Amino acid sequence: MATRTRPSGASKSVAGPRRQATAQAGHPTADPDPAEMLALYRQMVLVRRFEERAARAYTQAQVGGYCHLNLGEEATVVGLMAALEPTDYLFTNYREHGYALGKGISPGRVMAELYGRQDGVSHGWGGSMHMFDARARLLGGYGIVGGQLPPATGAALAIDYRDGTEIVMCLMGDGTTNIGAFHESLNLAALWDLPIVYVIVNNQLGMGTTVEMASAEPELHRRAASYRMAAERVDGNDPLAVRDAARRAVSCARDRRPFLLEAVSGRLKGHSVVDPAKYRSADDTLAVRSADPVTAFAARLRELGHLDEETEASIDTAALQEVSEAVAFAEQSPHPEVSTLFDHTYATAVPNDSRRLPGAPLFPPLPTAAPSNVTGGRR
Ligand SMILES: Cc1ncc(C[n+]2csc(CCOP(=O)(O)OP(=O)(O)O)c2C)c(N)n1
Ligand SMILES: [Mg+2]
Repeated sequence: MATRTRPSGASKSVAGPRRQATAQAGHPTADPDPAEMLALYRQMVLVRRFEERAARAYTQAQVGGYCHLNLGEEATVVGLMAALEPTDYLFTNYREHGYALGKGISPGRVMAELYGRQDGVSHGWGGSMHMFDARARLLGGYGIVGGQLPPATGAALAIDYRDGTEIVMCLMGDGTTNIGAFHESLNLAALWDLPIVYVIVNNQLGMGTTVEMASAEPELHRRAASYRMAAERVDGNDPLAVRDAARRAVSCARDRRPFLLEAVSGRLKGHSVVDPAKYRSADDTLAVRSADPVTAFAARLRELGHLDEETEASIDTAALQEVSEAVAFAEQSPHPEVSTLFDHTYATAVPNDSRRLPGAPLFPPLPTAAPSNVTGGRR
């Protein structure tokens, strides 16, 4: 391992702001290239159709455990993924299917993971919330809110140790910014100048709690000021704006300056597929639906003359076809063998005990107390 060239924060000046601490508003979006715009649109439609199909599979009891969808976040998903190099690392929370697709993992492997099958991204043992593919550099998939932040920060430290050129992108929801790990991670990343972009995927709800109800500073990107970290807020319903902001953030991180990006969008459905979201007002639901990023981007492409009815329909048909093939792939994939239950849990293999099932005691029962031969204890 290469020697770390800079001591961890020890030689840094603490006098005065080291870097811009507020959002850089008003960046013009780069000239939209029609082919690139259409590619982004195709990706958005694929995520939309994939998630709709995942929801259906869940109600058909094909998918076990929890299942959280990216419906309403498609522009954020594709915009962020367009800014990464294949060698960059991604950490995310449990709302991750679209990101796995964006990282280049095939829809079949993502669907097979939802189905809990051997050909899934995590060999069927992870499910919706725990997709992991070291080759694609998707390092999870975390079910614990904020759980991804410390390991993501550690991965950035590892890159820095090795003088690597990759960066880490660490996604989180708006609700995650009140978790201690958020502050600990951003603080260390700023102190140690780590190559990491933290992204707040602000869908304006943490389960049923709005950002305003949960956060004293609802402009979440402003929290970066506490760490003298550069930050920006972007319209998460605009894939081009997200892509460009993410590129600025990534380039900053590659220069060893961590960045906090906030992309504001909306959640079209419940927190998970089983949540009917009854806590939402009709007005709120209507507002989120009318800002639907897929519909909005299609309208924009039509206005620009890049999309006609026929192309729009063919993009949709192709996405539906791809998703149907993913389902067929998942269905034919076998369930994992019970004997592999403890595989893929630790980095190094541990002895397996296929007879031990979840809930079974880890240790043999303690021996019962030996019969006492003391006779004189009580009179
Ligand atoms: C440490 C921890 N606390 C609570 C939960 C339960 N929980 C699951 S998701 C969630 C809301 C998180 O909201 P946000 O970060 O905005 O992400 P989103 O679901 O909107 O993508 C909560 C409280 C959890 N999984 N982990
Ligand atoms: Mg949220």
